[in-house]
Amino acid sequence: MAKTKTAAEPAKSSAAPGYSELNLAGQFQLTSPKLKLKAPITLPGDVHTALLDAKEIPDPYFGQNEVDVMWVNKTPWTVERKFEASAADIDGYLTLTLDNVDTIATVILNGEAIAETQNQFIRYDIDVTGKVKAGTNTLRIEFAVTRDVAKARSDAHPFPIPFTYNYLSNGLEGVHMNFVRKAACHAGWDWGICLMPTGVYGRMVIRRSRMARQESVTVEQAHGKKSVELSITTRVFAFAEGSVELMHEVDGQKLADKVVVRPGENVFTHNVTIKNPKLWWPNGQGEQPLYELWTTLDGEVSKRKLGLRKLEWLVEKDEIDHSFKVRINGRDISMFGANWIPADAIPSRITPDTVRDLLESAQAVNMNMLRIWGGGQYEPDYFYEMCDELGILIWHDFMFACMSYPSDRAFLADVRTEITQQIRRLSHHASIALWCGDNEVIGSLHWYPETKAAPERYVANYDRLNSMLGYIVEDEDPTRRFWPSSPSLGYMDYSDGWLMDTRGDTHYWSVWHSARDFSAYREVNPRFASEFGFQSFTSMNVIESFTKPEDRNPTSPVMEAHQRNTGGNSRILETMTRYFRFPAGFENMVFLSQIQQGLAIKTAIEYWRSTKPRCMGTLYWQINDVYPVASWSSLDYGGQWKLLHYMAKRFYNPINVVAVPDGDTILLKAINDTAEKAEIAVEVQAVDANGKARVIATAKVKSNPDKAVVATKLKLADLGANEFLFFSWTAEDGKLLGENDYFPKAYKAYELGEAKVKASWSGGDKAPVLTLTSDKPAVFVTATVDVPGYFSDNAVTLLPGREVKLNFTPRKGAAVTKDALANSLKVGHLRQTY
Ligand code: BMA
Repeated sequence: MAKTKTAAEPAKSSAAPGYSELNLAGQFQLTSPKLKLKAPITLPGDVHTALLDAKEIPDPYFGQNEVDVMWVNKTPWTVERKFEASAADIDGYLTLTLDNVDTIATVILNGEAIAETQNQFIRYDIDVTGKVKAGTNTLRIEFAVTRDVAKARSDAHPFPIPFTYNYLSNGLEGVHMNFVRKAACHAGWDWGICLMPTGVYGRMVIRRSRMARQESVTVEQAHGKKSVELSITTRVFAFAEGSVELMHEVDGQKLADKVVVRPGENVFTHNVTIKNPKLWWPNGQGEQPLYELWTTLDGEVSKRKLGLRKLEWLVEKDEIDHSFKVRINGRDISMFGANWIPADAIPSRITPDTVRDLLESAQAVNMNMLRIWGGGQYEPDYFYEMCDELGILIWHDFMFACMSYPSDRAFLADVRTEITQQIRRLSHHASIALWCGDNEVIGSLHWYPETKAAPERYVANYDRLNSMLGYIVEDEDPTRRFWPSSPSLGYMDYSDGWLMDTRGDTHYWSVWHSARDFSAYREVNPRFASEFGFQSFTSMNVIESFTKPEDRNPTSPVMEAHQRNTGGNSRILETMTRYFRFPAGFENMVFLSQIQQGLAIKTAIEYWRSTKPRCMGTLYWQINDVYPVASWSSLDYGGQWKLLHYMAKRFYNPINVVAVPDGDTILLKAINDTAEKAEIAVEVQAVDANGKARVIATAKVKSNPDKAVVATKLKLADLGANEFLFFSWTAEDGKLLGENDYFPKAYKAYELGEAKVKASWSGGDKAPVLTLTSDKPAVFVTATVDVPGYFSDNAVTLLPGREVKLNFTPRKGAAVTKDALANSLKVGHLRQTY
């Protein structure tokens, strides 16, 4: 049926040929039936942004303003605009497409209610043929108060389904978010503000079609030795019977086809073979070549970019129990990454620039995977396009988290539409590696009094939803694995295997949530650690953005309001007393909290990588923040790198050497996560924290990507009381591959010298270089500047006579001058904190 020829003229229908769109985005009027308030609102956008712009509310992120603006989400809102349409605009079949309506709303066109929306994650395609007139039209959207609708549904439900405890911190009342399809974290979380935003995100267009419109284009890849077979499935919604021109173009090949459509959904599949394909690899393993696939249906054009890669997620019996790993193009690859939450609590601030900045910061620290967490949202198309481009694989949860959900038919039907649409929208992306049913919902079956009192009921309830999700993946995207939940031990295993580490994925929270010692990370040996984290305060310049000077105290009401994990600030401070001399002053305390956070996650990831190939993935909680807050993030709200993010670049170093204590011995293990074998030379020094260094070991190691190896062993007793290990490793050509250190005792036990660290700039504005030297050993030496950007390294250990050069890379296209850098440069280190 497929034939290669230039696009022929499509069969005539009464409607004007081709396809066109009338974009309805722009300025609307915001009103409320409950208030005398009128304000302009830009859509796509959200109500909080409009009220902020109209100075009707204070900045919700400042101080304790969250409480003062809570009325906004307890108010019904209406948005309305007039728009002009020409005769040509309406000459055909018309579809009003709204990508994301948040959330419960009535859509009214020229006074007629044309749709009821109730799912933020569903694209609504509303047939408005004959309802748009040439001339002036009025589009009006009336939003209900989502929390009230949720409550009513919960009250009406035949049995109680509790909502997550994460809603009850900071004196909030909580929202029955499990009864509405809206980002669960919109009602707050243990790192998130409760705004419950209202708005419309994504496209708002009237699509004019001659006879049919594109619904989706999905692509399955079948990899042969020297070719890839693409199976392109196009779903077309037709308003009438007839034939339309459907054409795909990829890799210089055109498949033009005249297809016959019948009213409703039509499905067409075309196959094309790409010979000698340029394969797509995750970050750090190769390039990310992308092939453009253009699809034209009667003049309606859509484009997708395809990365050709053979993706397998292996869950196989092995000598330990069952593996849990990713294989790309036949290569087993360790996943280095973190968990992603929505880029901002105010939806209008989630933009391509904001998202690219965060994703580039992930790529810059050797990450090759992010997990889109189940309490957030399915992200906009550009997010996945950027991940394809940057080589960032995606573990994609479906949007369910930490609580049970209804499983009545109406709910399941709505969710079926949601999941089906999302898979059809996203499955062509090379970056998407796995579909996961939810975040911690299996775990939550063991948390609530209600669920513990009637486990059979809640397990059955869970299974109805979860198994439906699995079937939809099987039907819609059979080449990708469906994983029931995170964490999970495997299919239909609803047991509470929280600390099981022989199969499946693991969430390890005992160090933060149960205040265990950092060494506890070495007591578990996960196959794939998909969550674990440690908090810190956000950086000083971010704290200054939401506090007055008098608020800058860890137990001030404002600092406690910007801590959403009950007892979190105390946990940070208490932990300091276990490892460090207590810091002098607020700024040093903030700095030390980030050193501590980095050390915790370093301890976990270095050890789990050293167990390779047992552990084949580590995704720490969390990479970003939704607003300025104390949290587990490695990037401040706004994207600035915290110390953890700098340390991530090191512990995710493809060729790494780490110290693993083993009784009275310290093992130095080499881990190679490149594609090639490597021969490295390791040099180990014992360094007196206040004085001299001495080389105590050297080793040559053949390091293969398949498993970690012991490079050398050291006796603890060989180290002096005030000595720590500093080790570095080079490639065969002598190139420095990395350096690391290890303190066998808590830092507070060492007499650190009062090092004088010197800093000098060189290189032009285009490539500024900061050189650091020190007269004594100095640890966690950190340079900060007030220019958006990052250094090639930071939180480094300086030894006398061993200078360190840091390149500075601007972020967000910031203009950099050496003077601006020099004027705002601050250099701190551990000894300075007390
Ligand atoms: C896990 C995550 C999140 C939470 C984090 C920190 O539960 O799934 O729900 O924010 O721990 O508590």
